[in-house]
Amino acid sequence: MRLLGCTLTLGLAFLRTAHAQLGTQYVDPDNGITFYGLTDPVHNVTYGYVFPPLDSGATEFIGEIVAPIDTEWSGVSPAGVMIEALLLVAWVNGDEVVSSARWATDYIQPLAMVGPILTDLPSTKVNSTHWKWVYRCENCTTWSGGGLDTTSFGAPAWAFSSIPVDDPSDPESDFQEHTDFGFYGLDFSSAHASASDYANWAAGGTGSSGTFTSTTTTTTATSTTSATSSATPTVTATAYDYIIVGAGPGGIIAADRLSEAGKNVLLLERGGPSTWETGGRYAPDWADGQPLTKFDVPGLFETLFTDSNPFWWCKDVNTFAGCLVGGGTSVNGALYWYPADSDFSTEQGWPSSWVNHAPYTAKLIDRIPSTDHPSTDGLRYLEQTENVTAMLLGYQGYRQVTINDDPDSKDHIYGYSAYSFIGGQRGGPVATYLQSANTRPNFTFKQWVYVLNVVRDGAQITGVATNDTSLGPDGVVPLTPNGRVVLAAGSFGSPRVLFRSGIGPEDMIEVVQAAGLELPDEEDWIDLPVGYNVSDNPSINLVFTHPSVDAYDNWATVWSDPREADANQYLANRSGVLAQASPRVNFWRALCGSDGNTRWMQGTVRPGAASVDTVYPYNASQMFTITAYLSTGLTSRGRIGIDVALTARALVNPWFVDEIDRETLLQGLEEIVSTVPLVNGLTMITPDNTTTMEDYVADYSVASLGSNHWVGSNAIGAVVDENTLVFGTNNLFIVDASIVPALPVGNPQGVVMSMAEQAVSRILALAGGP
Ligand code: 6FA
Ligand code: ABL
Repeated sequence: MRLLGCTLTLGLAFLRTAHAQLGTQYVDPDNGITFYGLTDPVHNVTYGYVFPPLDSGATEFIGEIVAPIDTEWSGVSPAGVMIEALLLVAWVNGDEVVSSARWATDYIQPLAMVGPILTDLPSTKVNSTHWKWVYRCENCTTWSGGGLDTTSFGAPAWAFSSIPVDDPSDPESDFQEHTDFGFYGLDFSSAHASASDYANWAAGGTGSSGTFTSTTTTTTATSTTSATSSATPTVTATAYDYIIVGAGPGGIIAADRLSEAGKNVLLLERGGPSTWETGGRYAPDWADGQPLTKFDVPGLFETLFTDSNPFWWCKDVNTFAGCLVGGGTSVNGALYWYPADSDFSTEQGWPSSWVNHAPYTAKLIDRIPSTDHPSTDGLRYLEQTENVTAMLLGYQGYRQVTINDDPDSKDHIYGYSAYSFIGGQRGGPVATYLQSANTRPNFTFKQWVYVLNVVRDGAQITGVATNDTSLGPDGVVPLTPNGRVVLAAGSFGSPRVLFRSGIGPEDMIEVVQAAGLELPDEEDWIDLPVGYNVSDNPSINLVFTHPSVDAYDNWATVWSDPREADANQYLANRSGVLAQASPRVNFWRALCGSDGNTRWMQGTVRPGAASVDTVYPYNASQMFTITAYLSTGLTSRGRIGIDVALTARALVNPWFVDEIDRETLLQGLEEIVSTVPLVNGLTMITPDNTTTMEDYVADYSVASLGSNHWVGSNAIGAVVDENTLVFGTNNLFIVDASIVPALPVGNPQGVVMSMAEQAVSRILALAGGP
């Protein structure tokens, strides 16, 4: 059992509550109980409470946890603390919910708690998609040394785990530390029912007499909630010209350009703050006192993959995807390539009207110029891998170039890695486009709002349905009469919103239907190949050592114990090693496949390694990695979709579906290593000389083959037209990586952002809009 080490992160989570969700009143349709709580947008677990009248003096409450079926266990702390406070946990055993009250004296395994009396209420159940625990908790608001104040505002906590408990049949089973947890604001003083309703529900009854003893306060300036005898609060909603779903690069650029054109724009992001400028505060101790977070400091990039509480990854997408302000651009390696002409060619699947990307790429470069020397002193640091790579590739006829000076030259070239960092910090769309949008009164940005589906009347979209009931009745935000919705929820997120809106292949809409979620009538379903035609670069890591290389402690100490001089230099003026993410060199090569098609290969070189597999001893302080990606020209395609828990995932993996892709990348790998013997001191340690390259590639773990570069799930020409309008709709657009029809030659964010500039100018030019 691991220690439940959340001392550090607890402080962080409390800071996040400043921007976090507020619990609201809702009625569970299953039992008619009016609860006060929220649905956590990441895991889709609902947590609710309702208390007896304030003046009753009772020490009990009714609560519920409603969780997607793949939630292994979930729990709550109504008081919002883990130590010496009531904790409740539940999970499923067969078709039953198992639960218990727990008590912890430290951040360790909580044990059974004496005192509370738990009674399951009749609506407790397990079905194919969810489990639901509805309980009465008596003797539950006071405990040794403390209690729950139900007269004021509080910050209850939830905990979630994707790891099963040790013995599901035993209510007192041990379990491992939660894989995620969070807090939200709840006005406990409002969360009280009338004596008669409470007594009815506590006895297992349903429905409501319609009288409430308490008033519900407003949660935002734009909503008003009635405090009368009605169980349904009245919320007035504001309508917008454009509602944009998702604040990744596509959504942010669309929001900036549409608001610049004077449109009334609402940008909705399911996640929370990232960089300091957006309200993020998750930072290493060594950066205390400076406006920096993990997302700001380029040198912390590798720690995104090793952190014990990576709250930034979307938990309902089964590959890396950023669910926070900036989306992927707040957590990516920031490698940034100006698009090559081939990236927007008709051969790649673009309509001919899109081929001239230059004006849009120029607009992008004007806002986000690339740099291949992000340290503010203009110097390059930790460049040993560049020297070694130059020797290795020099023998193969490569030449050195400044890569973004000539985006169309991508054969036998290498150069210093170029980035979207600005001033030695994460730049990208969050530091640029989002900031200019923020200055406009006609732009509204809301974090922590999860868009479930678009609301439509046949082909006409009338608004979006969200989890935030303060934005409109039932959480629906309406459009103005000619208004439009722009989906920018990413390659997995946008397809899921479409499926939930009755748009896509029938089998995916049926998954939504089976989950019991609301959908348009079947005759209004729109059949489109959403999720098909998806691609992602297959990539293979080679690991080497060279005596000149400084592996930089494999980036393992940069968060907690960085090299002091480097941290000080970075803090002084954003210069030095930490002003750059891990990559140091990139290279490209055109390869010829056995089918006669050209396929490009990209290489990314960085100090350190994610994993090593060798039978020989090696010097870890000298190791570095070359990742070889197969890019433009690859022919494999996969399919993405959703499973019964509505998790977005690959249904057919997109890598090496066509055997010629595998052969061609293997050819490229063989070539890369062909000159290793010529470079003095260079040793390949993975694969080592006990494994052939062919076997290495053949046995490479499928889970490691991907590159986080998913494109094509809503490909232009198949799902959207050349104005990025979803076929079969009047006013639904998509502006994110999902419409890019094929993989660009380099890491994709440059192409995604140039595409967004072009898409939004087409949307603005298209008649019929607001
Ligand atoms: N691309 C590069 O060019 N260079 C890199 O170095 C690079 N590195 C990485 C990387 O290291 C990682 C770990 C990942 C995941 C990606 C990398 N990429 C890199 C790829 C690049 O970041 C992506 O191609 C790019 O961000 C895609 O942009 P999109 O606009 O298509 O989509 P995002 O996923 O970025 O943003 C979607 C946003 O929508 C998120 O903020 C998400 O929280 C939000 N969202 C999703 N569903 C929503 C919903 N239902 N309601 C509200 N918001 C939602
Ligand atoms: C990208 O474009 C890829 O999507 C990332 O996977 C890659 O980062 C960055 N750029 C930088 O090249 C790698 C990390 O360097 C590895 O440590 C990590 O294991 C890997 O991402 C996970 O996919």
